[in-house]
Amino acid sequence: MAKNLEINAQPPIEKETIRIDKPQVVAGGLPALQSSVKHLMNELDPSALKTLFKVNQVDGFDCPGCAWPDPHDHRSKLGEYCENGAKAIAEEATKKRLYPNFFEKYSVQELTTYSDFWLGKQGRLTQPMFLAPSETHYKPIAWDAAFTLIAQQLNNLKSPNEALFYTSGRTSNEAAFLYQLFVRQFGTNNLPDCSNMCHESSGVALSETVGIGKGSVTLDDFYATDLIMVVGQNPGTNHPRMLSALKKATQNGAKIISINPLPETGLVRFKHPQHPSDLIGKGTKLTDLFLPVRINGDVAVFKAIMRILLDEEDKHGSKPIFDHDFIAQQTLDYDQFIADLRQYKLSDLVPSTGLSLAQIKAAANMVMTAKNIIICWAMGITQHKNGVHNIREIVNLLLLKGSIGKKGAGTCPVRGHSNVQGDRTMGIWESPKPAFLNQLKKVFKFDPPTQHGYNTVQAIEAMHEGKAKVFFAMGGNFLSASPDTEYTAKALQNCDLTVQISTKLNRSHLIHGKAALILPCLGRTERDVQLGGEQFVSVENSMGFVHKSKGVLAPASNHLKSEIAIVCALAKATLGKKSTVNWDKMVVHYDNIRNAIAQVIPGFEQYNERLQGEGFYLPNGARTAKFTTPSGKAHFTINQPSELQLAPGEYLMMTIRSHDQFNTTIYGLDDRYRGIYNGRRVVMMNEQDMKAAKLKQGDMVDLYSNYNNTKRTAECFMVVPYPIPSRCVATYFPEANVLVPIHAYADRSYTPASKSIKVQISLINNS
Ligand SMILES: Nc1nc2c(c(=O)[nH]1)N[C@H]1C(S)=C(S)[C@@H](COP(=O)(O)OP(=O)(O)OC[C@H]3O[C@@H](n4cnc5c(=O)[nH]c(N)nc54)[C@H](O)[C@@H]3O)O[C@H]1N2
Ligand SMILES: Nc1nc2c(c(=O)[nH]1)N[C@H]1C(S)=C(S)[C@@H](COP(=O)(O)OP(=O)(O)OC[C@H]3O[C@@H](n4cnc5c(=O)[nH]c(N)nc54)[C@H](O)[C@@H]3O)O[C@H]1N2
Ligand SMILES: [Mo]
Repeated sequence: MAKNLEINAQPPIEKETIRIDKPQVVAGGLPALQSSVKHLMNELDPSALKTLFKVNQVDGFDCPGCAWPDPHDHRSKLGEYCENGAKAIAEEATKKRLYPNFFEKYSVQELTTYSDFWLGKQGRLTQPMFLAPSETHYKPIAWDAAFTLIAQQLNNLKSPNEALFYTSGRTSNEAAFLYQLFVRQFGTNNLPDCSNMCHESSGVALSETVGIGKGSVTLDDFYATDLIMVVGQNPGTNHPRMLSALKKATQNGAKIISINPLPETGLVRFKHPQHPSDLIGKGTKLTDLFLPVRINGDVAVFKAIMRILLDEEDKHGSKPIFDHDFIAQQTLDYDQFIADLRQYKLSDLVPSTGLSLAQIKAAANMVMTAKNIIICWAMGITQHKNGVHNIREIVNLLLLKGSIGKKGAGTCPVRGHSNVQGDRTMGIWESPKPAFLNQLKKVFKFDPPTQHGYNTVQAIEAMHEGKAKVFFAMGGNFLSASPDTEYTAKALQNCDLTVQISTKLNRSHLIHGKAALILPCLGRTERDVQLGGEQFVSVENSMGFVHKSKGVLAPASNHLKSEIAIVCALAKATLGKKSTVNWDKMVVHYDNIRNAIAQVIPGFEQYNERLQGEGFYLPNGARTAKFTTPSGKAHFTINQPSELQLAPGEYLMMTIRSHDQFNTTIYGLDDRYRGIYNGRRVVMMNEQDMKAAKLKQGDMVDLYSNYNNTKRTAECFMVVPYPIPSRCVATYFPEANVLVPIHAYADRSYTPASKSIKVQISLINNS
């Protein structure tokens, strides 16, 4: 056993020389097209290029990138994809393969010394692999032996609650439904998922205020709105197809306000890379007003805007600014909300925003004159201690203006993984509602567990404390995606068994329990043939539209199984005769799974029939101003601006995505829009702050966080001057996750506060 050798839970420190250039001013255009072509040509067989024509087409497959919806009309004949969608496809449809001889060559310890970029570039996993206790190398294992082994471990646990079943957000509706059914028949609600680290704050805030944890708008609303606010989101990189919707919205007369500590390129100007006429010229201007808020200053910004609107109301009582009919008929707690708002003085709020009064007044003027407003947000809003309050404050503004439940207006939490919303709809949730469990009970005739399970943060703690012993992951990269990398590593290493269903190698295969399994599965782009013939699956996008997805490529290896086949085989092996489900029937033809879903989940009636065409929207009360809260009304809420106290020498750090990554999958080493090339260990800093701290571009520094007197260190980051508000800094996820304390999470939603971590910076003395 390689006991004395170092195991790297964190990505190792790069040797590359990082190059800094100017940030780009236009998103998309020719460079985006060139980048798509480069990634596709490097990874794909020429014969596989046809996949691109099938991306996001009615008879094709759903892009494995983000969850942004496809237009219902005029989809591009070339496939509805973007630069980063092309990279996601290239990553999955790569011609490179990882055969068992690779694992013979490299010990697990040795693999931990390679970067995440290198690990991912080794190609698709091709066979189930097993790492026996005390062994140094993974070895091939037959599928049946793998299922028997997992079943034995699960059945030997003292309680089903000692097992954890994680899900990442690429899993189809069908696989997710069967997975949660298996887990609940096994006897636990321990179903943490990536949503816990992502939009959980949105789910909590929206359910409570408007009765549904999903957004209310559709794409058509973008084309009929007066004002779009894009808050804490970087669509140019993470949802590039959203830029086409924003462009069309501006052509139809909408104005855009973006609220972000960084002047993200995609929000400034855009050229559609698939429209030849767009490739020349300056591109379309998107943002009308940019508010460079300081990190976590958003509640103060929204409060200041609303305070200005309230003052205007007071002045011009006869010409109200708020929608009083809507407020009277559809909402609760307006009076308390207004009474609270009156307590805030503009002069107290403005300093917490990092903005000038003039900037906030400009925003307030745009809000005042807009009849229909859409507010979009993502991780810059959810991943704070007060993430839930951020979203409740966004809802307050929409309610004041009656801007929800009608055309051209509403909430738009922009979801991350392509089917993360669908997975939750299918019951991947540690806190299921009784109505859902009752339906499972009725249809499948068993008693589902009612005690809530662990979310992601609680799951890590449970493994740490030895309360959970088997960790099973349906996709994802739990180690690197989770906060507090070293703490999470210890948690996983405490387990008796860790199992990963995966398409590509990642660090979660290398930081493992006493024994570990890798179960390789089919990806979205691949054909899925079962006894009943060629199958398709279905997914739900960010706007609640459910549609088919059917792969077109030959599978990366004959040994691969679909996620559905894996779940069914494991359920049979684990539950045996105890199960009331006919698992064989489910896997023969996926129509059978959809028939079961139709019986359990409201909105999926005649699921198979309704998938035949383009797809269908799920019911959404908030979309039509039917608020399904217990009171039947939308609720105003009272939220406090966050406390932004920093000690001398302290900075507030956000961990963000570069343009060349999908979460923990590193596509390349360039963040083209931000002008940072050939490396990822950078800390973006305000130039004045750099001067004050006697730092210059290119200096190498260590970063520390000190939470409850526990010091965490991330070593060797290069200082990059960047237009970011004073005392704010930015680093990339997952390199900086080691600094995110396990106990720093959003109140009530438990979403790790990955966007507001207090850090200190110290120059590395090279002498
Ligand atoms: N190509 C690509 N696409 C992706 C992903 C990917 O990694 N790569 N990931 C997918 C997933 S799972 C998700 S959840 C989404 C993530 O999509 P985003 O949420 O856009 O991703 P982040 O890079 O985390 O960016 C957060 C943005 O919020 C800003 N921000 C940070 N803190 C604050 C704050 O306090 N206030 C405000 N107003 N803004 C703030 C940052 O400057 C940044 O622009 O993208 C999805 N799509
Ligand atoms: N510091 C910090 N941490 C963060 C964030 C942040 O902004 N800052 N963002 C958080 C967010 S929003 C999210 S959603 C999480 C993401 O957390 P995860 O979803 O756990 O992570 P991913 O990197 O998306 O997972 C990538 C792996 O999924 C596997 N995979 C890809 N496609 C498939 C498939 O079709 N099936 C299966 N079974 N496996 C597949 C591949 O093996 C790949 O290595 O990270 C969170 N962590
Ligand atoms: Mo996400």
